Amino acid sequence: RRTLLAGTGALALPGVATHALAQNKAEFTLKYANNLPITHPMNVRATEMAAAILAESKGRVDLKVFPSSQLGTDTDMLSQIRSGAIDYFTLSPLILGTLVPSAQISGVGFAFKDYNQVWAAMDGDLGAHVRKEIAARSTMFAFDKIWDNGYRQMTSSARAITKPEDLKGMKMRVPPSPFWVSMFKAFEASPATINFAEVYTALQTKIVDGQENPLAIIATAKLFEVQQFCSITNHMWDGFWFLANKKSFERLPADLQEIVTRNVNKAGLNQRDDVRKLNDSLLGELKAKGMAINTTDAELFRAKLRAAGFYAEWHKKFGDEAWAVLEKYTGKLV
Ligand code: X2X
Repeated sequence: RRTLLAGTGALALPGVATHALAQNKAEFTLKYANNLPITHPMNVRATEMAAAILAESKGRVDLKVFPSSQLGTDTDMLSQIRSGAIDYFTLSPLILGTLVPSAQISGVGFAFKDYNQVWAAMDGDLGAHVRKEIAARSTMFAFDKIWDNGYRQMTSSARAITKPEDLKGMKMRVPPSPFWVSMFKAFEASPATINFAEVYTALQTKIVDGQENPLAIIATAKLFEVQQFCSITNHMWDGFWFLANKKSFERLPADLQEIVTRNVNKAGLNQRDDVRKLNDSLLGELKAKGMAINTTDAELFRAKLRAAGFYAEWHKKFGDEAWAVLEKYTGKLV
């Protein structure tokens, strides 16, 4: 009787597609949670991926997507996936740094000159190094193909950021990550760690003046409604490791593990294309929404980080070996 009621309830949910295959209770109902709006390519591709996994597994694996921090902030979701309360989660390598410090190495400021360098490193030895660390130091592992967030840009309600001095004393929201705090301290801003779930409100109520994110997020999360200035700084490339709880994954038989793995990596590659196109196409749209957009000279910002000892400090923290792997793809950074 209980099963019957649960089944009826699920079908009656407004707005939820009722796949013919999902009508019979799946053998494995799995939760994938993330912090981005449903309209962002991450969730568009994840939704498509969930349908493919359901079909290919002949209804045995029903992956439910929970966008927009519905299950909690990144900090909450990270503890949920560690305990197995959720099965999958996409997280910036830098926020993962609260648990696996070495994961933050892909976020080094102005490291990757272009996407060729990004994917060579992340699909190559740098990504392999980080995935090994994640698997060794946590109850999670990361799938091979990291998903894209993009090159990050700075926005503000206070003033246009054209040079590092404009950041001086500015209250900047950064994601919860030691690396991000360190970088914005090096810029002499006043960084405050706030989970993405609270960013819109924090900007609206002026708890902070500014934040930094790729254009695709500034657009889909409607940050342009609460930020006037957008400065193209490209100060950092950022991605999302697609994380799995190990025990949950190990419960799947090998054929289902293969279906999930292949589809996660495939969706990740498609999502990379989407995000890149979106980030490349949004300047006009954000201007039309009223944002004042300016370009910057990256060398000024990079010089500021160098002078503040930022590269030296993080080189020391990550160690010579890992730093050499990074520089194998980026060239000498200092
Ligand atoms: O929190 C952010 O700014 C975001 C959405 O870019 C990340 O997940 C790192």
